[in-house]
Amino acid sequence: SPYSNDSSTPELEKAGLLNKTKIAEGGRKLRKNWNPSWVVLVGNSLVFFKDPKSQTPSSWKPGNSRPESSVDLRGAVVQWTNDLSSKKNVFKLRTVTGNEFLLQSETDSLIREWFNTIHSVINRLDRE
Ligand code: I3P
Repeated sequence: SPYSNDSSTPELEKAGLLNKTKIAEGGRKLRKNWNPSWVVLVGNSLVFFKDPKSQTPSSWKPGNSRPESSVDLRGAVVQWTNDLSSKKNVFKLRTVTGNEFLLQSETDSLIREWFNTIHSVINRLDRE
């Protein structure tokens, strides 16, 4: 099961649909392109899937899907922002490699949960 926590299967911590845009790659600014993305937090990684319809929590298994991209959360920084978008409920995620993403949801409680969960994973990795 994707929820098992043995050594061979990373623990699935959270999965859901968020609006996402990448705004920088290796420190270089990119043009925004907001899209809904199926986001999966598993182990030390945030994994993005392009097609939300083909990905559900019950169908997702580590290794058998095709992620659009994946982010290593070790050393990453999350920060709420009002300045980088006209949308509400936006936070920025920056990786050690200088990739930057904005993540957004219209649902306040949902985006807060995502922020808090990612933040706690980053803090846990910082202490390792
Ligand atoms: C962008 C698009 C984005 C918007 C961005 C615009 O225009 O409207 O949704 O970001 O604003 O430039 P285009 O589609 O022509 O690229 P937000 O929705 O996050 O505000 P920005 O340039 O102020 O970032």
